[in-house]
Amino acid sequence: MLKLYGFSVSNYYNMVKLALLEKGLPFEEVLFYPGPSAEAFAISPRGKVPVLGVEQGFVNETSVILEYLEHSQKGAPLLPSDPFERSQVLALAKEIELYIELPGRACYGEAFFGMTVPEAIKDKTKAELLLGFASLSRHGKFAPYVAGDSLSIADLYFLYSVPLACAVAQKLFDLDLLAEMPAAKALLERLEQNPHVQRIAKDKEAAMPAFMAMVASKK
Ligand SMILES: N[C@@H](CCC(=O)N[C@@H](CS)C(=O)NCC(=O)O)C(=O)O
Repeated sequence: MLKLYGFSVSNYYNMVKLALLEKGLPFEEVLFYPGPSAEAFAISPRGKVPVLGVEQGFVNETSVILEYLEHSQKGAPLLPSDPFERSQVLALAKEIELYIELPGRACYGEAFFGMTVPEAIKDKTKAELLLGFASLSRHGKFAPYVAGDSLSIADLYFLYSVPLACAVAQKLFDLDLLAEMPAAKALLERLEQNPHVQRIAKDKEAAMPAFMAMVASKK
C-alpha cells in the first residue's frame, strides 16, 4: 500500500493527501516530522516532507509525487491527457508554488509562529506576492477551477498555498490579495465544501497542538 510520510499541518503534505483521496487510492499515513536528521535523510534527500513510500522506494518533492500518482495509479485524473492542456495545468501549479507559496513561506515564522522576520525579507515577500497574484489573475481561468472546468493539480497548489499567502499578506502588510479576484475567492469557498478537503482540515486541526509543541521545543 502507498505510504504518505509527513504531518497533517503541512500544506504540501495536504496537497498529496487530497490527490490520494480524490483518486480514491488506499494509503497509510505515517507521521513524520522533517528536519536535518539521519532518519529524514534516509527517505528525503533534503529532509523535507511529504514523501511517498512505494513498492520500490521513496518518491520526494510534491510536484513529482503528484505526477508519479498520475502516471502510476488509477482514479480520477488530475491532469488532462492533451499535452497542451497538461502544460497549462502544470505551469499554473508551478507559478503558484514559485511565486506565491515560496515567497509567502519566507514569512510564515512571523505570521504564524511568533518569530520575527527581517524587514528586507518581508519587503521581498510583499513585492513577490503582488507579482504572483497578478500572474495568477492573468493565467488562472477560475471556470470554475483554476485551470478550467475540472479539478486539477493546479487546484491542489491553489487551495494549500493561496490562503496561507493571503494570511501572511493580511497580517504583515494589511493587504487583501484576493480583493480584485472574486472568482478565486469563490473557488476557495467551493473547494472548502469538498468532503475530502473538510476531512483534511479536521485532521490538520487535530494535529496542530502536537505540531506547535514540537515547534516550541525547538525554539
Ligand atoms: N519542495 C518541497 C517543499 C516541501 C516543504 O517545504 N515541506 C515542509 C513542510 S510543509 C518541510 O518539510 N519543511 C522542513 C524544512 O524545510 O526543513 C516539496 O515540493 O515537497
